[in-house]
Amino acid sequence: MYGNISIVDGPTNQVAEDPEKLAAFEAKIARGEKIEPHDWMPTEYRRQLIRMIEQHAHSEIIGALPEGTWITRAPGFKRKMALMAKVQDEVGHAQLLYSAAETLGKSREAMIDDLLSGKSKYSNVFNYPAYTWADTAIIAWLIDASAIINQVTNSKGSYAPYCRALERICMEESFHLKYGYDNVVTLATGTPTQRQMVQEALNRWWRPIMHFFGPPDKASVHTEQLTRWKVKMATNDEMRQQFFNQYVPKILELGLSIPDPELKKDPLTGQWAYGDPDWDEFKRVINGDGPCNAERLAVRRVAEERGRWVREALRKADQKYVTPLA
Ligand code: FAQ
Repeated sequence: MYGNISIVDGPTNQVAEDPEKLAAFEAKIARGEKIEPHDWMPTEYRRQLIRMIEQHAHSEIIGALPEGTWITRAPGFKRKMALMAKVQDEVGHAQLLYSAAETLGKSREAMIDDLLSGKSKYSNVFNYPAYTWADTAIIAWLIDASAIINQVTNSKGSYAPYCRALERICMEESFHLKYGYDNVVTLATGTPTQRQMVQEALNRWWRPIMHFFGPPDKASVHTEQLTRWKVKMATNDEMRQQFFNQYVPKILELGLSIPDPELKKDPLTGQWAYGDPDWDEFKRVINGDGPCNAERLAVRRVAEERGRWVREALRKADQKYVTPLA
């Protein structure tokens, strides 16, 4: 129970909805209208949105960590400033997203508790280490590119507060993408050692990036329901394919190779075909057994503990200065 809103935990819709209200809701979505927090919505729509937006918010704060560890080691003052600004933006995105999820009735404290207990997921990609500066370049270019594909698509979706947050986030992400591309180009057109460094980083991140878009459509649990309710505006495979079509040519143009022997372009359709990116690894990582899962959550637990006194002070200041309405 969050406030006076009951949220059903579990993978499937167990709630019998009023058929008239449900039909009116679905007709509204079919007409392309937006749903606002005060509008009637099915319990399962609310539950799914909380799950997805909350996971997205967690991904932004955990996602600040792999690049964040490079702030003190960035090559040069300008790159350090740019990286600091990017990492700060990612944390700001989490704030926007937690606020959007709160409109559905789950408190921020409950969301953070679910992240720290491991109940709530976050993006697979942030459970891998950034070994070198080139890893941060690949993250900022290709993971931000993947995030933009997902977020621009879903910003046309049905739940207004999430769409508004996504629109704003995408504007900032497009700067991140340019910053990342600039770093990759510098390395790819640099010394042989720099070229090797960026190629090795691409090799390390390629599979996690394939996983980023979610399991193949045939194995996706939520896509059917979420596309029907226009929460997801494209399927996982459609977004992954869009990434291939847009970014494979750009990567090859830089003289980098892609670690997939089955990668080839269909001359008739123009679509890139790719090999199986090891979905067992994906399952292990999203269920807690990736190279950095334990470390990422441990860092967040420390941050939560160290920030406790600030939250407590703010809460007390709030109580002291809020004048009663009488
Ligand atoms: N990682 O039925 P589906 C960023 C789970 S933001 C972990 O296909 P769905 C910015 C899924 O939750 C990155 N888990 O799921 C940045 C479900 O498990 P559950 C985050 C994943 O929801 C850049 C199960 O697998 N973006 O990068 C993943 O229909 C650089 C079955 O999957 C978002 O969160 C995954 N990749 O589709 C920051 C966008 N994929 O919950 C710093 C919003 C699937 O039943 C630096 N989310 N799972 O236990 C979405 O668009 C969707 O949730 C998908 C997955 C497309 C991720």
